[in-house]
Amino acid sequence: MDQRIEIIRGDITKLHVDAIVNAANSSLLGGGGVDGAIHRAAGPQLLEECRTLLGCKTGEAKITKGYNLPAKFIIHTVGPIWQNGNHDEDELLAQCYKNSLRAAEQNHVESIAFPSISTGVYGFPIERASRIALREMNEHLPHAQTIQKIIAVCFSEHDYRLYLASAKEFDERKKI
Ligand code: AR6
Repeated sequence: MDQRIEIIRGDITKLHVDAIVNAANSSLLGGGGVDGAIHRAAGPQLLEECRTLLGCKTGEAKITKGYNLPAKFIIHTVGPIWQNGNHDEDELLAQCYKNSLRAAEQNHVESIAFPSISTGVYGFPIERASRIALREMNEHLPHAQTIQKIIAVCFSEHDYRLYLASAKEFDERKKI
């Protein structure tokens, strides 16, 4: 794993980073899970700005200000709803990471934190999602322009352990 990737357990709304990523839905008008937590912590001005964005397609990303959050920006991306794995879920999830990282670079972000996109309400199996997340972070960093730190934020101890196991697996595959 690239040394610039950190896996932590915690609440993404509390982090002092340049940008946090929101696992939103295509309306971009709020919801439950991490989306609800981000809107509550950022305050009502976030919803006002989101209304002007006219939604977001699955796999794409749109950026707003962070308002009352410690983070300067929020990058809203829409993960795929897990069906059975045969509906481009893997590719669409990878696109969420790629497009979020691209939006971050365009806004000169140096530090960015991701939640585990699609693995809550949207039902994407977390082990599989963690491999895709870590792969995309690792692939981005060698040609990063402004990003110096990527944090993968796990909300539960269970998710944290799974991410650590996927990171270890990633390192072991590299040794062969
Ligand atoms: N900090 C970090 N991670 C969190 C936090 C938090 N404060 N709260 C939850 N998580 P989910 P999805 C984790 O359901 O699956 C919303 O209603 C959570 O444990 O938030 O992409 C949207 O509006 C899980 O690991 O997002 C959409 O309708 C991860 O964040 C829909 O849910 C993602 O879970 C999107 O579903």
